[in-house]
Amino acid sequence: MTVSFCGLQLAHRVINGSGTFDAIAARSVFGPALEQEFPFAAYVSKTITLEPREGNPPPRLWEAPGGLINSIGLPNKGLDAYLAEDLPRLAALTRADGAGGVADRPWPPSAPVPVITNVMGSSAEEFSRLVEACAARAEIAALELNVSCPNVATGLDIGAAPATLEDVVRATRARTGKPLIVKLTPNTADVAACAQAAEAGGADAVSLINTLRAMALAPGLEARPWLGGGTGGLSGPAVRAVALAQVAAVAAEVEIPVVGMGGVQSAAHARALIDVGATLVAVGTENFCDPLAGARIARGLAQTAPGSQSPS
Ligand code: FUM
Repeated sequence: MTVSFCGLQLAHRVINGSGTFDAIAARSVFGPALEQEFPFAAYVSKTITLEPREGNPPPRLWEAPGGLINSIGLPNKGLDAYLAEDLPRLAALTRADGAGGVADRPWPPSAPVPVITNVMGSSAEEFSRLVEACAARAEIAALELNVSCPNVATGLDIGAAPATLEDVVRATRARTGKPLIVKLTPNTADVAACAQAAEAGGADAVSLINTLRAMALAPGLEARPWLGGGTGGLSGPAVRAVALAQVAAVAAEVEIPVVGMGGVQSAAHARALIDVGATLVAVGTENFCDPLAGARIARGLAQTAPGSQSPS
């Protein structure tokens, strides 16, 4: 049974969270086996910006109880190099053609899977330039707007301000007919208002939650932040209950589909997000523990009935 999402026919409901699964590196580690059972029904790229970025100074990671704090800072080679170098490799890897999925393929899934390119700008103008360039590429099936990165100076300026968010989404909407997914921040008092703003601006879907802003102190007596960026974003099991509440709140207030994520480690966790209204579920931090988590969770999900989630 396939899943319809923003006009794409996907083999199942499980995708990856942006920046948590490097498909090009995974292909070189796992070889062709990766393509025989690609773990995700669509592949979400890491965040791409207009210009190359080095990312935040190290240290960039801190293991917290039940989770991970990252202060990565969106390192990437920039739009032009992504389109010239990485996108062709991703498209070949997953054989995505932008036509939208694998409707005629039997489960379990195999390539091709659609590529969703995640982009981040610091203004409507920057987002629009990114979206327009991606709109011209047939290998890209959909776009995800990262308006929720807590690790860069302007990361939350757009995503946590509903009126600004609506304007930015409206501006990018005008530049593409491809599906637009808006990735929302949990670092706001009213996530449903942000989701409604994205919908009003013309988003085809919203995804949530991105990481929760968090901090760790360096071991020792000095009260000095451990992370080079000062603060970071918390993900993993520690945020699962927050994600469930926010996905439920958003799904109740918007008509567009919701991609739920946050601490998903098992099919039961994925089922819980679907039960509160998510159409798709993204696996993030768990990919670092188990690179085949997406396939495991998709397989388990196919065997679980609605309402059969375990306590978080
Ligand atoms: O690279 C990063 O710091 C990613 C952050 C995010 O969007 O959550």
